[in-house]
Amino acid sequence: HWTAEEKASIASAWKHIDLEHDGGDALARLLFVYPWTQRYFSTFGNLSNPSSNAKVQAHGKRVLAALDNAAHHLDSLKATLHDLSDIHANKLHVDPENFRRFGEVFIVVLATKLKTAFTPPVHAAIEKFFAVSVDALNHEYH
Ligand code: ZNH
Repeated sequence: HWTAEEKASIASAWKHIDLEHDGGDALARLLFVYPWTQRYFSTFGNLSNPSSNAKVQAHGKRVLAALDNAAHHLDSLKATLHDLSDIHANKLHVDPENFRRFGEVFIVVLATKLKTAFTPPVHAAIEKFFAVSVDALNHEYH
């Protein structure tokens, strides 16, 4: 269900992503904008400034690594994210609404990096990537 143009847009956007830092940046934004999401990270220590918390940065890197893997398996996103869906639904009990929120803050991070390369087709393809990934992550919630 991906066109060649969408795949090319996702691949070109993905080249701008810093796998080391952008996940932590996005996760910190989530924790700033939706402070109640901090309750999932009670073991991470002081979250009054999430962007300077090393555990937030490390966890964001982990989340982004999983998304990077998903971006390289566009034709099998549901299978690729199946185990993570199961863990979030049945073990971590993360409200799945937060996957959608994470996608939104991540798109802001991406847009500020791509600048003029964040064209309408790239925007649309990335929105679709997150929509399909969030669907896949929602799959094991019953
Ligand atoms: Zn998550 C974990 C991914 C979102 C919360 N995660 C995790 C991991 C991964 C992920 C890979 C690891 C797992 C294991 O261990 O194996 N996530 C992810 C992705 C996404 C996410 C891809 C997208 C969107 N999460 C999310 C959100 C939240 C979360 C939004 C909230 C808010 N996670 C979480 C938690 C955990 C995880 C809490 C656990 C941590 C620890 O413990 O360290």
